[in-house]
Amino acid sequence: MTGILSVEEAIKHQSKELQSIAEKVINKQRLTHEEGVLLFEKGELGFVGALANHINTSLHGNKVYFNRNFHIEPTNVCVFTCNFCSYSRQYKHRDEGWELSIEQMMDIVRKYDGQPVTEVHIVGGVHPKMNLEFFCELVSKIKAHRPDLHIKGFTAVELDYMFRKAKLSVEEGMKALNDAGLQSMPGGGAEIFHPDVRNQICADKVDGTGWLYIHETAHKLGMQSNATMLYGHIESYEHRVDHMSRLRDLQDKTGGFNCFIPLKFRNKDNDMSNVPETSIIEDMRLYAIARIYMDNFRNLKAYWPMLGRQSAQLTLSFGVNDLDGTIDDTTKIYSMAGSEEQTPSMSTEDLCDLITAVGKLPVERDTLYNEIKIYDEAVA
Ligand code: V47
Ligand code: SF4
Repeated sequence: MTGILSVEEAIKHQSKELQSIAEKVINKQRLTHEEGVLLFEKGELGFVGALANHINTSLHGNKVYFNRNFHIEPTNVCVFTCNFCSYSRQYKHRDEGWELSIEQMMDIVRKYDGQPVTEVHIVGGVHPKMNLEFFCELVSKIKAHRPDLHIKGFTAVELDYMFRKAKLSVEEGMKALNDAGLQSMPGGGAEIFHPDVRNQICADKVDGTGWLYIHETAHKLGMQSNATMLYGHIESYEHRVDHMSRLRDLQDKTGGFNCFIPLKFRNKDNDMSNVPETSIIEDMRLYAIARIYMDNFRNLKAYWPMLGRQSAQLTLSFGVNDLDGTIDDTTKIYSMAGSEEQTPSMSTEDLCDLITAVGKLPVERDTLYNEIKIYDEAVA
């Protein structure tokens, strides 16, 4: 097992203000914005880790979830110019990137025929010629080919562009995709909502209010979605807490978020390469504080292709209960931005070993967190 302190031990030598936060956590009371910022400013790793672990264990025992999915990245050509992005290519340089046809994407889907994957995750750049009609056709072809596969696709950034181009309202556009077979949405494109940061790192794409509105609309149509936060660049602790508060408020309203996924900024080959990456200690503190602050999000996910598998494994002692997937992860977003995981792919056995090595119980889930299989013995 890990050497995580009990909450009682961790509280002992803390200041009065941190002790009062700990008492609130134990009594399941919500933290204020100021208390969230205080945790970032003053909460040592052992302290926030113990609180996060306490919450996580009371919600999930020692279970850690993963799913079996694969990614389709239709293109890396993008009309936007996010400074942190190492992955996109402008339309005028599209010969350096890729643009998949519907048939090429169906070939990827067919590659998994007969394999026990439960989800396809579709996310890419915002290509000016790949429109709503194109993606409705893709989604309906995937559904027709494999009705049991859950289709999770398109960030609010891609959707915002698609709907505006089609001259449809968010409601109309979401409904069209939902009718075609889209079942839920990933959490990308959230970055940092606060305009002071957003205008410096990704000024030209949908703003924070627009991102939240698209997710709210999807939730109202009965779809669920994820939420992310890109951290560890130029944002302050206040910006992080502001971001998490806006998500917490929307979750109070709709209950439609499945999980929260903090994404660590990686600095290779992008316009923010001068910004240093955060330390592992800061990463773990962030996961722990997210678990404490986001009291209405049941699931906190560490996306291992981005964090690297060892750091992802460490997060399991700091509030994280989900490692995403997968048997064959085909995403390029992080390998291009400098993640240790150049060709991210982990077998179910590897993933289970990683989870059991820290005394936790691997559980395969579907996209909506229904349990599929508990791996309480050697992996079959
Ligand atoms: O929005 C881009 C991030 C996101 C970098 O919902 C970067 O299950 C770090 O959201 N350093 C897209 N991050 C990916 C995403 C995602 C991934 C896995 C699972 C889910 C889910 C969602 O990737 C972007 C942006 O925040 N990103 N560049 C970078 N240099
Ligand atoms: Fe385009 Fe997404 Fe990269 Fe921004 S992060 S430039 S929207 S691919």
